[in-house]
Amino acid sequence: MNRIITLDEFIIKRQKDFPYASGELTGLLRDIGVAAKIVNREVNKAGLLNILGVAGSENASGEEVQKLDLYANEKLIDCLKNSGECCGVASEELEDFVPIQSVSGKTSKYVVVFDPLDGSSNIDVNVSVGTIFGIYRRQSEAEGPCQMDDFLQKGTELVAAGYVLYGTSTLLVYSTGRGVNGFTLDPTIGEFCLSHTDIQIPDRGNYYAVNQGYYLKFDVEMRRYIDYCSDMNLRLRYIGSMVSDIHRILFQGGIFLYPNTRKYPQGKLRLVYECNPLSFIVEQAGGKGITCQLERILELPVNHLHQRATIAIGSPGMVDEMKAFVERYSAAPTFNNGQ
Ligand code: AHM
Ligand code: MG
Repeated sequence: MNRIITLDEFIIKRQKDFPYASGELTGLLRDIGVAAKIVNREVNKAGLLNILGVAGSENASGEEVQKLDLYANEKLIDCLKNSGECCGVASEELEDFVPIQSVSGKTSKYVVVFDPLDGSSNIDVNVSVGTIFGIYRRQSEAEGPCQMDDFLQKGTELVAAGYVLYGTSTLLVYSTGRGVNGFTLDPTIGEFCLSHTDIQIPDRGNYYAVNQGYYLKFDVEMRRYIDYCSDMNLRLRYIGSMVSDIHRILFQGGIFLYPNTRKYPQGKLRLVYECNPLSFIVEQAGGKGITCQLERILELPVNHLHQRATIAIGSPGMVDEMKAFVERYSAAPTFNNGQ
């Protein structure tokens, strides 16, 4: 039997790769792992506890909030507050960031951003949802409380990022900038165990993920690319939970698209909580993440916490192909009278 390597063991081992590491990041990742187990427990028994459904409020982006989102949000904040390894958090569910007071006078140098439960429209129907997180080194003085600028850093500044997928099994995938590894929760021992080492995204795949229902609202170059995917007999898979769609693509190859629409001229997905952490993971696995206007996601300036971005992300060969389509069709002259 292969020896089991738990998440904690793996993280501690990896800390030794960084000779000057203080253990803070190690501790932070472990705390996120603990929060993930707590959220996982509630996601699994949500039906029993009657905590499914809409909580009756709207989040900072004006969307309906599900009860389980609030629960996941609270648990993550609680775990990070107790850990003492982080000086502030920003969540997709909250308007503003939350500074965290130092525990026993210890000054911590990291801030954490997260989407506590991505794909929340799936909760009521037992379809996969996930938690997405990113960790930045604070820019403000270590002595005082964290500042807004600590959270408005480009994705290139991420120290670590990851996601937890609450699916048929529960998986935690993360990277500290040295490859991507995945851990599956073994419910019998309550531990995340190393299950996917050095994940590499295929150069191409058979899947494309896009909300085809918005087809007519996409720009012409994006419609041409989607037509091409269909002509090539690629399989359309769209779960409606970005983290789940990206997970499939990470392992099997493909492309995920969320272009601008009339309703969301800047795109719908959040740069800080969704696009940057997932682009970090995908790039670390050898993939690419760009906007539908062809800028690298990780290099986008971040102006506010709930900024949105368009996104095309996944297998490098397919993102390059999408880019070529956009370049070709946006350069094409337009004629009157339908010529
Ligand atoms: P959420 O974080 O509020 O759940 O919203 C983000 C989700 C993504 O996970 C998903 O890809 C997208 O919104 C689905 O949007 P749409 O229903 O417009 O296709
Ligand atoms: Mg989300």
